[in-house]
Amino acid sequence: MIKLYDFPLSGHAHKVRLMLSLLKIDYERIEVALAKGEQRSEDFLALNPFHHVPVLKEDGLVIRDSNAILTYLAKKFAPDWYPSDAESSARIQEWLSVANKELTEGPGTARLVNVFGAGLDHKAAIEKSHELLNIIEQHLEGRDWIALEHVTVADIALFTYIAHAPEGDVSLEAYPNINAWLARIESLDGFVGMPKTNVGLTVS
Ligand SMILES: N[C@@H](CCC(=O)N[C@@H](CS)C(=O)NCC(=O)O)C(=O)O
Repeated sequence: MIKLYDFPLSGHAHKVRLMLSLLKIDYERIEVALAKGEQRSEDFLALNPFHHVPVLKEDGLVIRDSNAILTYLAKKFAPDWYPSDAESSARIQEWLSVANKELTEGPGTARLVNVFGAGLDHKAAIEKSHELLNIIEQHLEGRDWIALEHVTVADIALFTYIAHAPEGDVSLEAYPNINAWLARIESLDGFVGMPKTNVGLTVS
């Protein structure tokens, strides 16, 4: 059975829980106590030397990084979520890269400051968030899904940190296309959300 090394309030980990749930795949959840520094234990570093959740383990196979895990799950269990033709693959990869950089540096960082007290530049993160959200808002004009004409891993990779952007004081009010897209994902069969957070949690 698949094991997922997880943390309930990690958006990166939530993306994987969401994908597993949408694909109706059973798995065992192993919570890594980030606040206690468990991600730096010898056992966990053997799974992921970058000391991050999520990590997926299936028999002897270990995969770290949320986007890599989404890719693995789609390729193995649901190829339509990441079609293999050249153009579709490139379209999806474009947005996985955005999920990794701009989304993390913008809404991900703004939330990290508010929810976990990270000593990062909140104002800059909010500015970057709105730059990104404006681009996505325009991109979604006349489109239902982010990369292709149907839902793909790109939608899941972007979902969590956009849906939870208000926790970092990044308002979504000015983005009707984004709100409609979020609602489209939330209405998928098997959707599970991430718990909303109170400010002031501490992660080492
Ligand atoms: N690129 C990684 C980033 C994962 C990541 O940043 N995880 C955070 C939680 S959201 C973490 O485990 N932080 C613990 C630490 O930095 O020690 C991914 O997409 O999985």
